Amino acid sequence: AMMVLVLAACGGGNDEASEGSASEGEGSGETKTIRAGIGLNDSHPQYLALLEWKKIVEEKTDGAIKVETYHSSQLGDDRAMTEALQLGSQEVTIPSTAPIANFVPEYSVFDFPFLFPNEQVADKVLDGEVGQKFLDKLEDQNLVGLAYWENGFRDVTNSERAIESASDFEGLKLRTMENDLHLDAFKALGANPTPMAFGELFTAMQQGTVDGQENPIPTIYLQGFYEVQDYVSTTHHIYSPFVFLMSKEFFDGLTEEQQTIVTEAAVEAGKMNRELNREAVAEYADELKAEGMNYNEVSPEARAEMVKIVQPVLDEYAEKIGKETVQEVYDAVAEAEAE
Ligand code: KDG
Repeated sequence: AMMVLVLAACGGGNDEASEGSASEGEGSGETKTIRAGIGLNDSHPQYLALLEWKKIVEEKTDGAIKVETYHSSQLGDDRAMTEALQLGSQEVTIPSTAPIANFVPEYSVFDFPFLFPNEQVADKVLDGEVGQKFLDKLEDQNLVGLAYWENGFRDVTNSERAIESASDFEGLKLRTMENDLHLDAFKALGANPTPMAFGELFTAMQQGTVDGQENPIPTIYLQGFYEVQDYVSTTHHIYSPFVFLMSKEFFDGLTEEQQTIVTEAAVEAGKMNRELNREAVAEYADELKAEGMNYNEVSPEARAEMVKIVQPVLDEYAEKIGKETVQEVYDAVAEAEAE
């Protein structure tokens, strides 16, 4: 009777699950709890897909794994949550690749401006051999990468002017993610960039600490950035992947069957994330206009000009990361494009 009481207390009263796994004689019948946190809010496709992942995992493990979800940086920003995974004090987070480069520098290659021409090519590269190779690099950092999800093509918003050509970046105080390549690329474009945690961004724009920021359209709309920003320009300068990360310590403690379940569920829910995101872009662009934002499409010529300006920065990072690694990614992009 004592045992039952203890289990009920630990498992949040999930008696059915405790009995179920106990009778299978696996994992001593204890319920494992996953705390999964993200920076975006609960209306974003990333969070809706995280709820889908939770549903699949809890169903398929018959409640032996329980998932608690947290949004809006409730557990910290991308970097802090990734560190918590390394320490084993949090189990799941889904950061952009940019902050991951602070742990595995090679990840910066996915944030090379204008690397991916469209989402389909990104899917092929990330879900293919090269993408897997990068996920494997996380193990040394006590992290397991289960799948790539999508943040999406990043566009610039600000309170000063429309970005129609590269020279419009001049002097703009732009918030960037915590990533040196982002910082250096925007410096090259003439902006005045400041790295900042996502959770502090809205207030920083509201108070004028920064003039602007860059994020995909779904984030700009769903986080209400139109309330504090006047211009949105479709620079599409970086395709930002998300990586579904799990604490290695926690992953290693799962049964093989559970490892398969959490991994397959991450791929499955990731499809939902990508679909919802892509459907949302056109609709939310219209919503931003309806909210009174000045919306401009950036021309291919202006983008080509930006490519030229950031190229020396990319060359420098290719040296740092390893030219072969970078070439491998470019080759995979070319191959996916040719298919
Ligand atoms: O949930 C993801 C966010 O924490 C973050 O990655 C969003 O793109 C982002 C940013 O600009 O910080």
